[in-house]
Amino acid sequence: MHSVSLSRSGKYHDVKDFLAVVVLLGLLSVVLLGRLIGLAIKYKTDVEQLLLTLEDLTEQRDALLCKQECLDGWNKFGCKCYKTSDTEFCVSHGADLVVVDGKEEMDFISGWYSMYWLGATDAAGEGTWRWVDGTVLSLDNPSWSRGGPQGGGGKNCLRRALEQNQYKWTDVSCDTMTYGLCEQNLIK
Ligand SMILES: [Ca+2]
Repeated sequence: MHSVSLSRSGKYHDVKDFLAVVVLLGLLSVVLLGRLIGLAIKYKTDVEQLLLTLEDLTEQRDALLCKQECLDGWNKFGCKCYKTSDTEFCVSHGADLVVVDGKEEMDFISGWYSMYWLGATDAAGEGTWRWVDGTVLSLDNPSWSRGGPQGGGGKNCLRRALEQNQYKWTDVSCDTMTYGLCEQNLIK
């Protein structure tokens, strides 16, 4: 009988120790979780601060780059330089055919009185017009001459055209001999 009593007492102490360990581990987990949450909040704040600094530095860099003068023979508008020339010349000067992405730019380039190329094509997929920067040129754009591209696999380049004394855009063969309007972004 004595040994049975001892055995029961031992089990009782085992259960108490086990519960104590469980409670201790639970408390430890809460403390660690709190610490982890604290670190996560601090890390997030640090990263957000770094991103804000980076954004500020990028803005300052862009403002400086934008102040640069254009090369001789190029015309400046905003942070870009423009010149009519052949496409190879454009590319060799870090430029490309113009992407017309706003009314102000549209008004500015209206000053050039010629039938130059613009930087859009549907060569990759008939009827899907994209500017050289990959953005879509809508078929509903009011600048299209005669209400839109005339279509055809032989007309995959965009050129200016006169319509009722107004310069508009039309699709023509890319083999037509003409200059393009080059655009060089000073910020890139
Ligand atoms: Ca076409």
